[in-house]
Amino acid sequence: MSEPDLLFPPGFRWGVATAAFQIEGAWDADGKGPSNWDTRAHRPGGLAGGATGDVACDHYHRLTEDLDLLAGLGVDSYRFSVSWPRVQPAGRGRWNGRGLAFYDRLVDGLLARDIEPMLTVYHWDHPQPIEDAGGWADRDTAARFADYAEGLAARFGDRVTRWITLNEPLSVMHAEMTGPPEAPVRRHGLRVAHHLLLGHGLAVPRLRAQAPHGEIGISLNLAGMTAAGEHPHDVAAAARAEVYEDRLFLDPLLRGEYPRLDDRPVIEADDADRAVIAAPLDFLGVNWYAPARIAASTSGVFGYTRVPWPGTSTNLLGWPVAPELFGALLTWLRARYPDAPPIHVTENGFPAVDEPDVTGSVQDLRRVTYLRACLREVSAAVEAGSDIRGYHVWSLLDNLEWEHGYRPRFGLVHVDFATLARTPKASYRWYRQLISGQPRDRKEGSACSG
Ligand code: GBH
Repeated sequence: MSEPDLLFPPGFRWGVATAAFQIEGAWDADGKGPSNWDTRAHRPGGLAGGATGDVACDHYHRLTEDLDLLAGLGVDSYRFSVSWPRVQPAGRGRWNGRGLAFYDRLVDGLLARDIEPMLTVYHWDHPQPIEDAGGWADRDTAARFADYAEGLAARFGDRVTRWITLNEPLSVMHAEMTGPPEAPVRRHGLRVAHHLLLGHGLAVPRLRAQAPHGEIGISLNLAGMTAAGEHPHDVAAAARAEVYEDRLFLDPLLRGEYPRLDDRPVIEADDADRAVIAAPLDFLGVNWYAPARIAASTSGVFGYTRVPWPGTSTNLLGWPVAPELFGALLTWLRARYPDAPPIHVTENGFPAVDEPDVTGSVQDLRRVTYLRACLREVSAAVEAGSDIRGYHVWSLLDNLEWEHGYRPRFGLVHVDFATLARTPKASYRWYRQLISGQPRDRKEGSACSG
């Protein structure tokens, strides 16, 4: 059945997203070096349930099957990431030809199926030698990252439609501040944030030079902050949360300066760095999962904490299920950054423990309900004037949910991690139908059915 409230303008891009560490497996195949996440997974007590990325979805060896799942969905765009240690194991210097060849097969396989490649340069896995040198706490990592990005653009720039420098620098900063449970907490959060942004800014002109026809952006995880009450402490806490999360990357990227508290920028940076970071972008990637309700707290590093939303359920990962607040975030974004580039929703998804029923089908109806409600918000925002050009579901496949291991499933396609069998879920069929019912002038630019 077509969904009249979910009709988008012709040319709107429909897609799904994944990330290398979460699906590829083949962790030491064909010359790949270990990543920071391999090292973390291989430590005792590393990831929940003893999970590793050694095999994951074995996407590396099942590429054709997964490309065909994409084609079967009818998506216009596929967002994937490149594993840095697969293509440049030491994080500098020598390139690994066999690793690069895998991404050639991926990109060419997408183009052969009429799907636009959206390439994330960095989705959290970096070569272990980079980690050993201090990771993002070390300013030199920004330069290493820009070299790496340029190398990818030299290789794939002729074929990749959209480039995303970084995925969710805020999540990288938070991981640095909380640390894996067995490691001492490192408090370099804001320094890490600045180096990530610097790496991004250094990469942008080099991507442009090598990939002149590609669009360049960055993906930020945004929430939208609501104060827990009217008490001034909570109102101030919500403002701090906005500064230390939603505005921490948006302001330097789009306005050339870090947000201020008590009349001081939360990160002191010189003019040269700020100019590098504010390099013009072709699009802004927005990852959205849940809004945040904020109260004052002395336990949080920045004086605030998330509190439960009364009367709102939570999902498997404890995040509030409030799709109706996606619209509030999009409205805030448009009001606060009127000169922002066009938006692509680069992730939106719902975690659950999906298992096949006795007939073998996976009825993930809560996911369908959630995604549909989120898309209604996107549609309303477009109607209201937001320039939103595309939408990607997280994720194509159930995969390795980082420290949470394999239990939370986000896929439109179920993966049995014992057999690696793929089974499209109800949400896959729903999304396919939604896409196929959209006005079609987006492929070949002809045959507009009006
Ligand atoms: C993304 O991160 C990642 O890009 C992706 O790799 C990952 O698999 C996917 O999303 C699913 O997790 O408890 O209310 O405070 C998600 C980033 C940031 C989303 C924190 C939820 C907090 C919810 N997350 N956010 S709450």
